[in-house]
Amino acid sequence: MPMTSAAMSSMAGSSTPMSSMAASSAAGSSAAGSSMAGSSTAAQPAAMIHIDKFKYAVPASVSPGAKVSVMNMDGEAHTVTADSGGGFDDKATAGAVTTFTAPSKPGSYPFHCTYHSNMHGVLVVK
Ligand SMILES: [Cu+2]
Repeated sequence: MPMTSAAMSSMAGSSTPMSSMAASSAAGSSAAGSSMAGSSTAAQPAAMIHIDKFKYAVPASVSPGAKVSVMNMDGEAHTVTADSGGGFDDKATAGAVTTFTAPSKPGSYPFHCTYHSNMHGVLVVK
């Protein structure tokens, strides 16, 4: 009989912390994941590259992994293509807004337009 009551009390005792631990760790991991993704995009709402008259207007910097919008004001298609290593290649449709994801590693990423060899810019990630 003492065994049973001990087992019952330990079960009752353990079930509460276990369930609360499971709930808090699940909430903690999902909150960490979504808050990181959310803060990087929310902190940089104006992460937008304007293309106007065959020139890039680039924000001073963008957050790692941020969604960068590309607004092409020209009547001609351009691209925002990393020279090397940046891993982005945005096809900037004429008169439209497109988006790409900034590199997750901080640094300076020179880019160019594949259609117009005189178009160059630098995306700073930090
Ligand atoms: Cu171009």
